[in-house]
Amino acid sequence: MKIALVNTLGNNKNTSYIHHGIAYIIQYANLHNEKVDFIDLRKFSWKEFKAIIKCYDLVGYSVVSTDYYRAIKAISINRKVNSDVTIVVGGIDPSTDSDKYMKNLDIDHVVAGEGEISFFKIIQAKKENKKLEKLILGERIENLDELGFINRDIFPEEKVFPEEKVIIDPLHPPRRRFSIFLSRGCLYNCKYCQPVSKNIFGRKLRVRSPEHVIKEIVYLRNKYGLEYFQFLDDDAFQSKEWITRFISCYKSLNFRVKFMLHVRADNIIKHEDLIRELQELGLIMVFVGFESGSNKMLKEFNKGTTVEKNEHAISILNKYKIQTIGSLMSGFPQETKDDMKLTLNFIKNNNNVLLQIFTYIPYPGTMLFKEYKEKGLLYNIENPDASSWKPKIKGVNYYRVVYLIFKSKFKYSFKPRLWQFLTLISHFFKITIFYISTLFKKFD
Ligand code: B12
Ligand code: SF4
Repeated sequence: MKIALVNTLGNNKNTSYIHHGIAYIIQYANLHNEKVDFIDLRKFSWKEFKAIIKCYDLVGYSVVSTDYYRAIKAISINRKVNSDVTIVVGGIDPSTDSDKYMKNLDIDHVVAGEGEISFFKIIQAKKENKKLEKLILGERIENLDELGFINRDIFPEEKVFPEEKVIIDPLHPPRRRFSIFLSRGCLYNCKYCQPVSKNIFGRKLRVRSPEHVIKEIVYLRNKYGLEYFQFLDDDAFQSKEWITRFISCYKSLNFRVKFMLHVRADNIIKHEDLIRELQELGLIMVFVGFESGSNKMLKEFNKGTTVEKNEHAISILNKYKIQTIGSLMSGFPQETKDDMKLTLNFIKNNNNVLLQIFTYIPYPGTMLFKEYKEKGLLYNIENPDASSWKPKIKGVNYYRVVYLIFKSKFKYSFKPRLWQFLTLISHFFKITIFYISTLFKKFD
């Protein structure tokens, strides 16, 4: 029986991040002597995909909300070229918005939640000709160490970004970044994000043992010559006890490499001691989700931080000469022109931080999505579009949002390049066309 998992990734064409979710499902199947191929949709034209997918008996599709239509197109092609194939969908979007997949007749199973055990059970059922329900609730693996290490050979493209190269070592940048997950679950309640991850990964935090993580670092060093790694977890300091144990185990390693973490601003402040110890061990970069320069907006998000806390966290990272990278969002109906100005000021005031502003996208299943949907404010409920210019919520001035994103770029290149101006103008044009088209819809 031939089995494949498909990454339906559409945008982020040049991303060098690997798909840990798919890698772990393949890893679990491999541990149980099942071979599963990996297909990255970005690498094939539709014609090529059609030819490749034909020979598979069981295919799983991993879908995030912005890739919904692309995934549905791939699934429809798959069904047309092979009517006997078993088609499974899983990942963030099928887990949070299962109904739309349940209605799709091309799909045999919708997995809501973690996929390792469920996908393996689907393989077994197909082999034994057993019937399973269409909706399958993903079973969770309590002890993450049991999963072992994912197979990096599936993703040769995992590499460092240009800006990382400069920070890490401009003269001898490492060729690859190895991203590693420590845990599953997030204990916080940001309204633009939760309860999605709580529904998939549960309300409690599961963490790999520090020893297992260290073994993976050593394995990556021995097998691939690891010179730099990144813990991809939403907040590496969620468990102080864990990170303290990790530090003490890591100290006994006989090599040092540079690494990067994601940590919340409030946890950086709470655990300055850990930042200092980690810096001594090679921590060179910390990613922080700052989200806004306005305290009013941070409160709206239930972020649990303030602008003052964010700036305090930056000052701690500066003190230890650790590069801060961060992200901000704009495009909320509650956000005024003054809030946007505050976000721009935050960028200006923290000019040694690598900051990027994104247009806010309301994702299904989140608290804010629910709120805007109930108020009838969403333009497109099924498929949140990732394009920065595309209006998503009524009452948001998207001209202002794209202008803010454009202005924030001045920080890095004071002389805006011609292509930046042209992009801004084309975005303004596309927004105008979008608004005009909605007027016509009103009169339909
Ligand atoms: C690393 C990461 C990225 C990387 C890699 C993306 C990837 N596809 O893995 C990059 C930088 C490319 C990226 C980009 C984007 N990302 Co991102 N990303 C993450 C992050 C931080 C980790 C993902 C991860 O590896 N999780 C750990 C693994 C183990 O979990 P998993 O992938 O969900 O897989 C498990 C289950 O979902 C399930 N499963 C998954 N696939 C399948 C398939 C089958 C068949 C089955 C049965 C089960 C199954 O089983 C897996 C193992 O248990 C998450 C946040 C998070 N903590 O999950 C956000 C997250 C997935 N990203 C998000 C978003 C919004 C984006 C972007 C749209 C941002 C943008 N505006 O461009 C793009 C979209 C890119 C894309 N099309 O994938 C959102 C998705 C929200 C949503 N409703 O879709 C998340 C949840 C962040 C958030 N809290 O809002 N992202
Ligand atoms: S934004 Fe980050 S900290 Fe907040 S709930 Fe989501 S994953 Fe957790």
